[in-house]
Amino acid sequence: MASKRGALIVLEGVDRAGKTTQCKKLVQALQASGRPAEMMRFPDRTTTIGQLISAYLEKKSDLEDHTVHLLFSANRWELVPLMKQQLDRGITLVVDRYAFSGVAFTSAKPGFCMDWCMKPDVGLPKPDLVMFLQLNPAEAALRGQFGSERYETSAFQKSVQQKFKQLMKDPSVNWKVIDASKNVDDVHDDIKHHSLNAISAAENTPLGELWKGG
Ligand code: ADP
Ligand code: FDM
Ligand code: MG
Repeated sequence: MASKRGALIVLEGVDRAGKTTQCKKLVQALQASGRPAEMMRFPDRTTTIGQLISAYLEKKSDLEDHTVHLLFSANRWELVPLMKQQLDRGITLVVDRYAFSGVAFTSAKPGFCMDWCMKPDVGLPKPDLVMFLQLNPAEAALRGQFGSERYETSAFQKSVQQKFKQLMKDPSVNWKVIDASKNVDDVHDDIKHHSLNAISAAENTPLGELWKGG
């Protein structure tokens, strides 16, 4: 009999909401309690495709908007065999951004509809849990200035936030909204609580396919 699979857990949210901080803390807490867990992040800038994306984000290169959207998606697909292998081995994956960022960021650009943006990611491993770290722009601003990467402006981020709101209406995805304005430890407690539930539930359910079948 196969052993129990790991859960696919995704953190999404606005810039400076605490995604990276919380992914690291969650992985540490899971490992410390004897649950195998690994962190992943998208874009994964270490692959050949990831390096193209990284140069684009750092404004060292320009790419046509459809092209870069498809590269972000390809960067997820190239990691799918590894993700499935780890989940099958019982490792829980904690992922910093996923296809939801892909859709929210590209569809915030003029001339892109959400439907087109979702298509390349249809059929990706479906997260067992997606936590959206909610933080208003005024509080995000207290955590520091925007960086110098592409997309790091308040007007664009506002538009991205609206797109995430739309995506969160989809009942086929297990969304939980997290109040990211609390201190790091309190946010972590909320995230851990939802994650432990998702890990238990995933043990008895096969991995799903994202945005497939309505
Ligand atoms: P993200 O990955 O969502 O952009 P980070 O985890 O990099 O966010 O955090 C952005 C900044 O805010 C960092 O300087 C981090 O130390 C700080 N930070 C993260 N979580 C909190 C929190 N709950 N309260 C205050 N500051 C935080
Ligand atoms: N981003 C991220 C996209 O535009 N599409 C995607 O599919 C993904 C995963 O890349 F501006 C954007 C979102 C953000 C940038 O920044 C990645 P971080 O700081 O590495 O999360
Ligand atoms: Mg981050």
